[in-house]
Amino acid sequence: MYDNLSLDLLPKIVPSGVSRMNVNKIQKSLRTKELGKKILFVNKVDSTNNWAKDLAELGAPEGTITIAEIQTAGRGRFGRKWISPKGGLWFSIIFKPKFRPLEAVKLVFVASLAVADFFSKLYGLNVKVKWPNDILVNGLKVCGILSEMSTSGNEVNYVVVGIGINANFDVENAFPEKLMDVATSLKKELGKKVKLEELFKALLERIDGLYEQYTHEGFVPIIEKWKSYAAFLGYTVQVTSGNIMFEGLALDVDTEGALVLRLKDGTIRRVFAGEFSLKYDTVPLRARIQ
Ligand code: BT5
Repeated sequence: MYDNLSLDLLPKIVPSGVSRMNVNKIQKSLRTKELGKKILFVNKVDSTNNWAKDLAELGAPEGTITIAEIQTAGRGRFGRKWISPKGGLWFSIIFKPKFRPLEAVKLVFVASLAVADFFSKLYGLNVKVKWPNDILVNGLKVCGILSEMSTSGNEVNYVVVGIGINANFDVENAFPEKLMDVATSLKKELGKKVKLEELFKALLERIDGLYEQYTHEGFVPIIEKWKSYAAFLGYTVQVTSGNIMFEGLALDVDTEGALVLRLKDGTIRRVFAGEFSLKYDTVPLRARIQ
């Protein structure tokens, strides 16, 4: 079905508008194995994840990317709103991995490691990751990742990994008051704008390389590198999962991608999905346990 459609003409998901990002140029110079075989850019879309999921349903191949200048209904996890003004980098990647669902959910770590590495090594920023999907610069959220999967039994049909980076906008103009203390942009932290096309291309190459590594060497090298950016390990954290709230020492993120907590009563609890907040006033575990 996909082969018979011109993607650029799909009316529901591709609004009209002149492309302002030169994706053809990016595509030509891209050094990737899987990602970016097809890059679709529009000025405005509801959500690049919605768009990518529609395309994946139509049979779009692995490595297809959707990217937009503005998202009118950008989404976070659990249906939360993701503010996506002009100047940000909002894109989604279609993966069709040969993994089982339990392996495929860990692609979120591949993406966040790529972003963290890039911000740290190329921009020299103080980068931390927050389990499971946030990238923080100087303690403030600069990037969020939303991974959505379609399965049939124990088979993965596709995974769409959406990456949102607050790049070149002024947070004062874009964010409501309540986000000012928790979120930031690259522009603010670097004191200048970044080159969006370069950032996009380099990230695709980095994610592609790590995806290949994950496929061939497994998850251990990925999670070990990811943990080198994890500031919360050794701290008391609160995890809210559904209606349940746990508080405990964050001991590890294990090879399943689960957060391993030691609760107050000494029991060990593994948490697979949820939301946690750090208690910044606590003392690192390393300082407490001798
Ligand atoms: C996330 O959710 O952090 C995942 C965000 C993924 C966004 C990308 S953009 C491309 C693709 N297309 C989509 O529609 N989504 C993906 P979560 O952990 O649930 O965080 C959401 C919360 O972060 C919100 O409830 C706000 O408090 C806050 N927030 C909203 N917009 C933000 C922004 N631009 N920067 C930082 N924090 C934000």
